[in-house]
Amino acid sequence: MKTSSSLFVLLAAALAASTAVLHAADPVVTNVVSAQRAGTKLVDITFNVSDADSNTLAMSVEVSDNNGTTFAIPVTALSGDLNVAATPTPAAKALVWDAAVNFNHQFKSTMVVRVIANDGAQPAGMALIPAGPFEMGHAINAAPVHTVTLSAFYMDKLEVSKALWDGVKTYADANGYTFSATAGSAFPYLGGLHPVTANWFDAVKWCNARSQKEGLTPVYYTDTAFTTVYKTGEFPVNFSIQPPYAKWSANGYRLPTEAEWEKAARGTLVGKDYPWGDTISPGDANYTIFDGVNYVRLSPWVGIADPPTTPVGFYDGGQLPPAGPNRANGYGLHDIIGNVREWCWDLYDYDTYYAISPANDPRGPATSDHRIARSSNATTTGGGSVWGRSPTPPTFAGFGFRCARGL
Ligand SMILES: [Ca+2]
Ligand SMILES: [Ca+2]
Repeated sequence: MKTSSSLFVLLAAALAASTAVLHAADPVVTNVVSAQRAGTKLVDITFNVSDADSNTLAMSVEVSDNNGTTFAIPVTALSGDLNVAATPTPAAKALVWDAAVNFNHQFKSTMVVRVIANDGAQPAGMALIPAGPFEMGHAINAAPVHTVTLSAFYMDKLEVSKALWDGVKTYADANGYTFSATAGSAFPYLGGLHPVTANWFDAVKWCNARSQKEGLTPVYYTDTAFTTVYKTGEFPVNFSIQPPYAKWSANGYRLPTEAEWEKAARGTLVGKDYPWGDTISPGDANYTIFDGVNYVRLSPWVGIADPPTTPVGFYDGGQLPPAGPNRANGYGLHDIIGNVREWCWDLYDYDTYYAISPANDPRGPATSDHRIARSSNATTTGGGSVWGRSPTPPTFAGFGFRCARGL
């Protein structure tokens, strides 16, 4: 974890001081000012923060009551700019500490507040999706819209490519994993840059292999005690509690939950259909339009094969032909719209779950014969959306995926 902190002495009035250790790409916090809000037990904390490589920063606060000798006061009641999409130039941010929760009825003239910006040890190729709430769903087509609060997690910026798949599969083949014959199919152009497709079971097993290859703890097991890593075979699909079982505390790769996928897909926008706004046109993503006469795509591989994918991350501003915008979303994720659909962990309960799902870290209903896929694919007319849901039997082999990881 790379962090930068800044100290502030909280007395009767607001004072400011700062210390910042500057490394190549560490975040920098300056100009910390804090004061008790008149007539309340709230403490307003303002500061400037920057990060040379523009990471998403998880902000936290530590409080000392002994002039900074120790920072032992708990700070659980914190709100405001907890997650900052940092820029290289300092931006003004603010947090509010509700001292009534953590330090009620106490007065000291030796308080010190420390603001910490953490840009994480972000795994290569993954984006940090910060903790916090978002509005999930669509008022008509994925109802009801409901507030979901997620723990922070990492998400692959790209769909899993053929090259990434093959590297892990070589390890998997040598370490007791088996996959179905259809797993890892991909459009063969450009040396493995196209996304793979696989059925849900193969995608899950591959996540475990990717974890073990990198020395991480696998997430998926064949037993509820989490003793046997899921490496081989498939399970009956029915309306009973069924393997594999997910060890959510493990640090390995896994499929995102449906809520994680949607939060990551929205990319900090609220109430939009696409990661960049409310409209889509050819050049934004690999999907199909109906021009009134024909179904049309503008992928460079139209006519070579159908449905042709584009290389993962193709819509990065450098795509030819035609040139187009950089459609990385607010978290740096590509191909949220189009190219291949993407498996999620969750079972699907025929559209009643959104009304009853837990507010925090929902992981889907307990039983079903379908799993959820998200995103859209090259043949989706109109492009799909960030809220669209594709319930599908897990044995279907035509979807791709990208991985998530817990922190
Ligand atoms: Ca950084
Ligand atoms: Ca996709």
